[in-house]
Amino acid sequence: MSEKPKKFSRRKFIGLGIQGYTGVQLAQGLPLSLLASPSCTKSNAKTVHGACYHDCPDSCSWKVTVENGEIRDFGGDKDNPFTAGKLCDKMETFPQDITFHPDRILTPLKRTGIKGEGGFEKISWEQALKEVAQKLKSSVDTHGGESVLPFGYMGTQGLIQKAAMSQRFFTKLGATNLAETICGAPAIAGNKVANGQVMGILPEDILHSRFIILWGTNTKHSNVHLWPFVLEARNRGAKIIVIDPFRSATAMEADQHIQLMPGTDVALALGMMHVIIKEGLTDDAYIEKYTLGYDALKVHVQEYDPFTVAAICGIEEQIVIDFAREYATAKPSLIRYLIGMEHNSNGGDAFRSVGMLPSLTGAWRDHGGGLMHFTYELFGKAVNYERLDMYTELAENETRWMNMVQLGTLLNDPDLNPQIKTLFVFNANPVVTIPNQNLIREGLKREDLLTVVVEHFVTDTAKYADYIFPATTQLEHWDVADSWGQVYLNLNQPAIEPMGEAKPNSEFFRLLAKEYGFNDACFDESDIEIAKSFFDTDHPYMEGITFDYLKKNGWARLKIPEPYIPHAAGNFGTSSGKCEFYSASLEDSGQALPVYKTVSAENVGKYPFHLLTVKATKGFHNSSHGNVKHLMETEGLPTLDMSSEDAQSRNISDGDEVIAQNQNGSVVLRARIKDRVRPGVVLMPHGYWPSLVKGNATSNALTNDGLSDLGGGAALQDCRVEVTKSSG
Ligand SMILES: Nc1nc2c(c(=O)[nH]1)N[C@H]1C(S)=C(S)[C@@H](COP(=O)(O)OP(=O)(O)OC[C@H]3O[C@@H](n4cnc5c(=O)[nH]c(N)nc54)[C@H](O)[C@@H]3O)O[C@H]1N2
Ligand SMILES: Nc1nc2c(c(=O)[nH]1)N[C@H]1C(S)=C(S)[C@@H](COP(=O)(O)OP(=O)(O)OC[C@H]3O[C@@H](n4cnc5c(=O)[nH]c(N)nc54)[C@H](O)[C@@H]3O)O[C@H]1N2
Ligand code: SF4
Ligand SMILES: [Mo]
Repeated sequence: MSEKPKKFSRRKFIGLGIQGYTGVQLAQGLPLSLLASPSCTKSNAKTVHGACYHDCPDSCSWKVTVENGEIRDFGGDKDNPFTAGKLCDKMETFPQDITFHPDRILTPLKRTGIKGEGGFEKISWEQALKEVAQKLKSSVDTHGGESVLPFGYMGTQGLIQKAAMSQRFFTKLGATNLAETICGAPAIAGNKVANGQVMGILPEDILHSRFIILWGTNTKHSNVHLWPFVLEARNRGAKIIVIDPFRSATAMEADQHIQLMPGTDVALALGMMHVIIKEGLTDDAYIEKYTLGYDALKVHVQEYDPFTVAAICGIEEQIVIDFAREYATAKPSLIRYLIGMEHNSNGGDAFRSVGMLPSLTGAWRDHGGGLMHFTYELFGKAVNYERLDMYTELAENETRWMNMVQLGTLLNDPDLNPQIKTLFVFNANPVVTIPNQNLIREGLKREDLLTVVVEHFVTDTAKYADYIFPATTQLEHWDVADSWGQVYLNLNQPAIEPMGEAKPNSEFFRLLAKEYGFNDACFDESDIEIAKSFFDTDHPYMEGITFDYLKKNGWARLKIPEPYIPHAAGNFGTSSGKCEFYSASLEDSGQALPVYKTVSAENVGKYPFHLLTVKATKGFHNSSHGNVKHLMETEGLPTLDMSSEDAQSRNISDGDEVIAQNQNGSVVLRARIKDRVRPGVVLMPHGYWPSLVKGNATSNALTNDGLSDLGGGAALQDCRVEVTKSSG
């Protein structure tokens, strides 16, 4: 049917790998021009198109100049209007930092020492696959397929390397399914209860907005390529308001920062509704035609008067009133949210209640007004994802689901039937990114657990592996990148041959399937074949966008008819087709209307501070890049933000070493007393590697694995700690 992947001779790719490896291992962070060897006489330079693999709304397009098999130049694609020629700071040096990192794993490894200590020896692919397949088979024969937990997440979000082949393997095996809830689940669930979908306006249309609320999103750091559009909108007259308990990089640049207490957004949204309704600032015609449950909402929000709401949120009553008025009267007025406030036990209702506001005021009618959330639903319509979902073709039975947020609890639960006996970790670093780090480590230490990790590095998770397999990076494999934050589709082509013995995730699972004895034709499908299958569609958004077009040009914007004003006339994705203020389907769980519930209210006496652990660094992407020397140097030691009032009460000064501690663990930090949080709140950045900081513990050593109200997400921010000055 289609092209097979290019086969490299083993000698050739080891040769190139080593050449590249030794060439740059002394030079992490140096510009590529300084790394290029001047010895090439005959130029065969070519440009290879690619795209960033990170779990990031921007999905940037890049170009790689390759000469004689080596990378000469790497950077954002200038022709793509969204990437606009610039990757984010951490990705500008991606080849040196990740692909050519001196610590990168280039052969399979087998554990030699105690789990967690990181002792490994090299082993051949052939032998490692044989041993893993044998052990897996014997375990599955005894305990059943559901004793296998595939813990694969968003280390790469490319359509092929994220899960195309692994999904087939684990479905065929009858493994437990992983509910991927740590990011986005409550945000999606909450918005969907009200609006039936998560797609709002297109990112570029923020230029038309004149009142922009960045609600719990740190755009300047976490959505870097939307930020210039926000600034341009301000140039054109927009006011920028940030709602965040943290004076984030974005809040610092806003025209107004509403610094509410964490987890109180539901109350603020309901309080705004109270004012808007009371003052007659509603769009009654819009409400009448395109919404459901207004009468119930009207009664419900009576109890959320500005005085009550101000007390809950810890802000002034007048701010609630003025903000509601301004929001309702400005035109076009836009709320931008992503996931920031979802990591609370009331996170789902926060997204839901905030997501109702545009229907109350009719903001959806205006070009540039309404809500801006995720864009992935547009790709869902346009791209053919059939080859990703092979469930009916391969599954013998439906198998159970387990929530990734509770990995620690699951690994340590003796009553699970069956218990988890084999854990595959790929595209993820759960010891750092999943709540309750110490409980996860306890589970990973189990001698009766087979842990197989596919990675670039011996991460804090991989240290517990029985086998580690070396994965390729985005410069070395094929992939197709859709997006959840913009509307460009990218084809990522390999720019260089794989380093050492690294292989794409897809190839790992292909080989393991063969070794295990799975002979279904789908395990023979190559990455290029899978890539081509995504373009097998006649949806109008994909007009002219073919595999060959992207092979030549790298990226294309979905052909979405403009102006795109999705809900000017209702057209919501709910079963009623309307924005549902009242949700009959949630009556049984007592959630027919969003209700403010207190968060983080336990153990207040023992642990007086509400701890936030957020993506506050520029240099790390979750835990990715957390082992890159120059980025670690730029970020410095992990900090704990405290208010001066709280610091004074504990005799803590700026720069002091402090310990944040609770029932789950303790973390060593450097106090930062810059009043970026309010009294009672402390905040530390997420992403540092435990093994690279003092105390071998990071943010998730303190977080709990409780769940959010909707979507089964992580209530990470429902967390309390005590803070003391370190004695040294
Ligand atoms: N306390 C706290 N915890 C959080 C958050 C928070 O704000 N606070 N944020 C949460 C959010 S939003 C998210 S999305 C999660 C992210 O959690 P994770 O998905 O675990 O993210 P990373 O830490 O980046 O780990 C990804 C790993 O995948 C590896 N990787 C990259 N590309 C490939 C590849 O092609 N193949 C293989 N095999 N591996 C690859 C990288 O080396 C890296 O170690 O963290 C969550 N955890
Ligand atoms: N530099 C960098 N960029 C990234 C990432 C990264 O790790 N580093 N990760 C990527 C990923 S995986 C994701 S999901 C996106 C997420 O991007 P965002 O949706 O912007 O989410 P976060 O950065 O987790 O949090 C945003 C803000 O929410 C605030 N917040 C916390 N609790 C509350 C609350 O109760 N109410 C309100 N109103 N605000 C609250 C935090 O203080 C923080 O400043 O970013 C992506 N971009
Ligand atoms: S991490 Fe995000 S902003 Fe940075 S290059 Fe990748 S997609 Fe672009
Ligand atoms: Mo995320």
